[in-house]
Amino acid sequence: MIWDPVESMPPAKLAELQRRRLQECVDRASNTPFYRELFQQHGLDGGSIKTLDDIRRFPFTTKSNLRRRYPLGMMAVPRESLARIHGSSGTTGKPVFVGYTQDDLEIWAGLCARFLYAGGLRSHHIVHVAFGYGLFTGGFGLHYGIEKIGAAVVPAGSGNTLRQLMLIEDIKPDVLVCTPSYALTIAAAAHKQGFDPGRSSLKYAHLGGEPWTEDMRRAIERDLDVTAFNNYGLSEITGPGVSGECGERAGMHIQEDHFLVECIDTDTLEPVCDGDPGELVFTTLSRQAMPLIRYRTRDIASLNREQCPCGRSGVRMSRVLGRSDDMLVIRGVNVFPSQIEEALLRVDGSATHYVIEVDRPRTLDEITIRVEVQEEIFRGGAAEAQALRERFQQSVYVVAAVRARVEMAAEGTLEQSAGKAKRVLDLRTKAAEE
Ligand code: DLL
Repeated sequence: MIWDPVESMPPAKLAELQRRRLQECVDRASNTPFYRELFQQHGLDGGSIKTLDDIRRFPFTTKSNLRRRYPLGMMAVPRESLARIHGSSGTTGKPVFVGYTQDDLEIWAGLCARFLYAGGLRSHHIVHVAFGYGLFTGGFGLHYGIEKIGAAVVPAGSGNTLRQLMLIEDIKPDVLVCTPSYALTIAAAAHKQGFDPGRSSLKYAHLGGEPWTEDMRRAIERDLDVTAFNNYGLSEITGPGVSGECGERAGMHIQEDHFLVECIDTDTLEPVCDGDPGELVFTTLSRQAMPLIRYRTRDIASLNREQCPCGRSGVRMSRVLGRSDDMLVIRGVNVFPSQIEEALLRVDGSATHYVIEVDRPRTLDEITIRVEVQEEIFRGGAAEAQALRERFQQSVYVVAAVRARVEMAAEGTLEQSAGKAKRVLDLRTKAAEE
């Protein structure tokens, strides 16, 4: 069943709609000094778009382009036209802000409604939202999509798992919305409390915001007795609602009437063949407040253009297989190794070598940082070493907004490679590959 007939638009009609919207989007983007200058340099404007392939004549936009225009330099509309501002975590501790007009918000709610409906949500359902409500796009984005369908929302927010369980047991929602790792945490807590999955009111879970695996899907489905659906998005492009699974659960349909997708080889920057992994690049076709042209997501996935039995025509993307840069998503927070480095170096006594280890021993990501410290630290006694360790942990929390365990090692004892330093050991990806 399809929420919006546009979702099954024949490919030729869809391409024509995209081409027209792309022209308009380029013109709208020219309202920002950033794009105006860029387009002038390359002699481009909306008229340069004759066919969809002409998008490849345009330069890419990167996160650092956005960061340099902090706070609202990428807005293509006057301040008075903004209806909401969200943000994503960034490397400098300052977020990248994303603006929406009232029309943008309306479209966004519709996009979330589409994938929620594809995954079973109906107007008579009650939905428990355990995403954070705040600058993060997860809570509010899904919230308005649910309301658009006419279902009831329990805006539980994130954290306090036992309270979440109480709400689930007492209100008996039909649908759970959160990150996959938090669904596992709720499932594990439920199990511990003797919760009987057979008596769960939950039927569906809509999970996204971070990478997860089929193993995780199976565990969540088993422990909560739900059918779990994957959905994908990123704040810069709009938030959740960029793509989501249908009942087939064989890839996430990209909402192509609003987002033009390319999948590129990160070395040659040329398109990869369908089915091959590459970096996803999105152009926002309808956004007014913050149009983005060829935004490099750094997310690696593959595209599948085969017709889906569900009838939707939107190309399907695979799960996110990894990131082309070194950004780590830890418990939903974006963390760059460069932030960790900065945090460690802020503390007197640190040497320059460190290794970041990320693992998911149970349901939540854990981060351990091994850092080399100057020899004399160890001569100062246990209390001094402990105080230094705490200073490192605090600094990491201030700069990167994650709680990490810091272990200190004597200078020269951490393994070093002759070529590029291998700073990050992500044991989660290893487990996912096995
Ligand atoms: O996480 C938006 C969102 C919220 C999507 C809730 C779905 C549900 P950001 O905080 O900007 O926005 O983080 C975006 O998270 O570039 C991916 O690396 C990762 N990500 C998001 N969804 C998925 C997913 C939101 N389903 C970054 N699978 C993206 C894998 C995902 N990774």
